[in-house]
Amino acid sequence: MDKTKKGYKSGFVSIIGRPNVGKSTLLNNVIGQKIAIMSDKPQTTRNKIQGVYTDNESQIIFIDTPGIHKPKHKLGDFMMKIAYQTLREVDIVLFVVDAKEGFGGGDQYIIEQLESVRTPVFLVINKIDLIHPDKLLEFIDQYRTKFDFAEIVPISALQGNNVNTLKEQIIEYLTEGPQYYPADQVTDHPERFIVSELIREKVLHLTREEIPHSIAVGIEQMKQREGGTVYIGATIVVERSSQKGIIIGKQGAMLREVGKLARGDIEKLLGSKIFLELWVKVQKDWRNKPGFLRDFGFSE
Ligand code: GDP
Ligand code: MG
Ligand code: K
Repeated sequence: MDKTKKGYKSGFVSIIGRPNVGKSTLLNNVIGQKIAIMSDKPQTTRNKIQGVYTDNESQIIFIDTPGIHKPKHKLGDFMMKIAYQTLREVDIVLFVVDAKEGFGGGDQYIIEQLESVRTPVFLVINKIDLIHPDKLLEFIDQYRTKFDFAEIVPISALQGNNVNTLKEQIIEYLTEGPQYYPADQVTDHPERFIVSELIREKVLHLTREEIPHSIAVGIEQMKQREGGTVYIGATIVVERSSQKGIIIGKQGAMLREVGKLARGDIEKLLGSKIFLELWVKVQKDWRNKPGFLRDFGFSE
């Protein structure tokens, strides 16, 4: 790692926006690897996840903040705190919006929070693949009146359209700085956390509407066995026994499917064969128990 290269630029970028606008998809596209989990359910990303983009001239450290929204419970409070703290500490804020949705109350709330932040804010209009170009101009006009954005960049995070331009514009705004992370490191999250997020993603994906995002996944054990296989034991925590029933499924069919899909992704992540054992546990009202949040890595 060359920490002193002359002219090397680096900095921190926070990605914010309403749930489901495509923040994780954007991050994954820029980094070119699946680090932040993606789902069509809101608020799947609860922790601060860093993705690191590195080339010969620059390094961008992305922070995928939890969706900003009005907090409803303790976990919500925690998410908000992280979000605002992050906004002040970064060099650029990417405010991602959904081109299909238009300006909404949630955006107004976010913009109000941004007023007190000095950091340059880029308006990133995502999902342009879903709209007609004429609509895009209308959209830009609508947002331009609400806030003094440093840049306005339309993209499709899913298809990769204009993502490179966005990257170049970010680099323009960065100042000289060290290469904080080695070139081959894309995230500073412990593998355990990513593993738990991959399992959570499969549960949310397979159970669709029945299971709200009020589940957590704790990794009880993760260790390499003789022969190279990694043993992982994980507990899926739900709030009601009816949810436990859904996740286990008929004769365990659902849980087996979750395990099968998660195993595929985890093996890709770790580059080795894994043996995955899953349990489901009911823990009432876990989101309001500070001790529990700490156990699962949600605390500061
Ligand atoms: P987040 O909650 O803001 O992190 O949003 P996600 O990255 O999880 O994306 C939410 C949903 O929008 C997923 O189903 C994505 O596949 C989809 N999505 C994200 N970006 C795009 C895009 O550019 N075009 C389209 N059509 N869908 C997208
Ligand atoms: Mg996300
Ligand atoms: K999501």
